Amino acid sequence: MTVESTAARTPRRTSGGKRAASSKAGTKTAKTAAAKPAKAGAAEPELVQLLTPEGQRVEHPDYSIDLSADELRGLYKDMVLTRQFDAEAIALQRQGELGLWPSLLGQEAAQIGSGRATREDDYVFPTYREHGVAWCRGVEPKKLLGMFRGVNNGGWDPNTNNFHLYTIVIGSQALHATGYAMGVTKDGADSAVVAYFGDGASSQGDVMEGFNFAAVYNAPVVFFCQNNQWAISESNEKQFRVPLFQRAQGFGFPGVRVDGNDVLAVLAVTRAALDRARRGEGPMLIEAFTYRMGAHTTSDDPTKYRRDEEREAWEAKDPILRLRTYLLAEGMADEAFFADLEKESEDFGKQVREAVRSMPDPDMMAIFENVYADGSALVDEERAQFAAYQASFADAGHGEGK
Ligand SMILES: Cc1ncc(C[n+]2csc(CCOP(=O)(O)OP(=O)(O)O)c2C)c(N)n1
Ligand SMILES: [Mg+2]
Repeated sequence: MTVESTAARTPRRTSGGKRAASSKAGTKTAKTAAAKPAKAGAAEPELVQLLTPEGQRVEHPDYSIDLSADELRGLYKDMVLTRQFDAEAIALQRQGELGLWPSLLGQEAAQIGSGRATREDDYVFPTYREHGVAWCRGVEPKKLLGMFRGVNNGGWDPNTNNFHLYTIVIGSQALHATGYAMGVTKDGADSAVVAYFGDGASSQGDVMEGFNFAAVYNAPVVFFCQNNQWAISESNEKQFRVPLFQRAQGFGFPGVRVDGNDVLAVLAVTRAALDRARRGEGPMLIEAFTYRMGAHTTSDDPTKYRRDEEREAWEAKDPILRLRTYLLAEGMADEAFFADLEKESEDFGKQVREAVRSMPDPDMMAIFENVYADGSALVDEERAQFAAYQASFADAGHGEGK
């Protein structure tokens, strides 16, 4: 596969070239994309990039961004703390404290860039890997961990941070997001919706149905695909023949590929897509070209299906390193800033570990409480069966207090 990406070679332009203005990011981008369908084995299309893997700031004709030093340091900090959180979660799973963990390692820029582009009143529909987006939305990290520890029946109240529950059923959230976005239009609101999904999910019917409904109803939804090159052990090559972002053209809305390891480019492109949706110009597909540096989940061993060289090639495009290089080169951050952040990161890691270890076990009967608003005979029966099953341990002398 052509992982020797495009990121290092072609910093300047997306497929839309000069013709797709960021404020009207759209139709023209898609038209150009459709005019040159990629053949299997052909060179990868160009992507939007504003910060090269070497940490050099470059301009793009269609997407621009102007951030203060403070904002840039903020993005850096978000990515560092998110990576720390992820590393702690993997370690906690290895220690038996979590049942499972899907790592976001390598995808920090895709998630922080897009998450920071959202407005408070926007609504986000994640997969199960969007820990960085959850961070940007203000979801308490321990709630994510509680879900993977199996102690909070799914996590959090989606309406507190406009961040829907993690969705394990691949691609289904594309439909939820589209339906929600159609509702936003009916309400006459000017907020937008983001549906996150992966390269693998792009093969699900739900995602394509979501695309079509969104197009026909001109719904204010941004489809944000993190193409991390793998769907568990299936590479891009085994999944599709046409670059993902080009698929949007078939549904009648624009698509763009962005360097998913470039937080500035992701922020700029997602902002443009959200603005466009808010203006009533309909959906857009963003393909964030990135890489899953770790295993699919802690249950997976990627050495069984991919080569070390591939991972090493992507290490050179690390999203955090390139921003660090840029901040240092521009004098926007000094060693004291990085040392302070390291300390903050360590403290945060400690808090995460303590929070997980001190989580109380849930009441075993609570699982039956939130199934139906008005109850159900079947659930009542199951509750009774389970209560009897638990009581049987006490009868056998293995119950609590024995
Ligand atoms: C409907 C459905 N089919 C299959 C699965 C099993 N499954 C879990 S993750 C996954 C791969 C998803 O890959 P991708 O969409 O690229 O997301 P990534 O894990 O790479 O972030 C599959 C097939 C599932 N959870 N749901
Ligand atoms: Mg994937």
